[in-house]
Amino acid sequence: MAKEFKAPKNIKYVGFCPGCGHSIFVRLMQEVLEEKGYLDKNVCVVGVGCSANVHGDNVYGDNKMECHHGRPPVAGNGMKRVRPDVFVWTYQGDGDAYAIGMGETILAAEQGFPISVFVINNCNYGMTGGQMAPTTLHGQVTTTTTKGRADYPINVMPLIQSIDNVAFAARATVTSPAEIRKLKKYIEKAVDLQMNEGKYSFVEIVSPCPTNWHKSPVDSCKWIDEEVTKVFPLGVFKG
Ligand SMILES: Cc1ncc(C[n+]2csc(CCOP(=O)(O)OP(=O)(O)O)c2C)c(N)n1
Ligand code: SF4
Ligand SMILES: [Mg+2]
Repeated sequence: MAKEFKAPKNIKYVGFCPGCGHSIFVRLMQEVLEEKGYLDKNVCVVGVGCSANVHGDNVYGDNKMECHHGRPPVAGNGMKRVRPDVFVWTYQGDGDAYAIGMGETILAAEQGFPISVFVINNCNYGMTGGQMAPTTLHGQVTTTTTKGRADYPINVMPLIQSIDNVAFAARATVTSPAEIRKLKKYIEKAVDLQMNEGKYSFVEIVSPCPTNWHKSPVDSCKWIDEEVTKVFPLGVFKG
């Protein structure tokens, strides 16, 4: 029997550009929180970047905490210590988590903070106009690499995967219904590991930024499938 489509409750307009991967992640997280009964028992710890668009929108039961750039894992750890009954998760960009916040990203994994980290990797600094990020591909044109990036991106997954305190590490994308379903499973797993076992999880989402990539939403997904995933392979790396 065909599955009946239902929009998650309480989701209204969220201010992302058309075709942006952030919006798919936001919707999926809202679905998981609703389905698992954590809508009013979670704290979304937001980094600085396009993830901050969720402020003021009626998602996640409105339980959001803004942080200094790159600091959500440590701020989230503090929140979890005072409210261990609540699902605490970070919502960050690749610039937030792997540039200014790289220290906190690795610290949280190494210490096994009982939180769940979600990083939207769109290979640039989306919010500030498409500058080079640590994840920008070799040859990728950005506003600060106008002739194409001369050096090479970093892939944090092998390091995260190698850390004993990491219970689950995975990378997904949002370019097709099949990939979106996988991402939903990863989110569910991270929720369960934190709330049932007090464990740290890391999920990276390779995500289109059509506005700064100067591609249509369809071409952005094609570029991810054909090029970006060669550099940032998808799948479960731990757990
Ligand atoms: C301390 C500090 N330095 C720099 C900035 C400017 N800034 C705001 S968002 C951002 C990058 C966001 O990129 P990313 O984390 O990849 O998120 P995206 O918008 O791409 O999702 C930067 C550098 C800032 N807000 N605070
Ligand atoms: S600038 Fe990029 S990441 Fe930010 S909302 Fe627009 S498409 Fe999404
Ligand atoms: Mg980014």
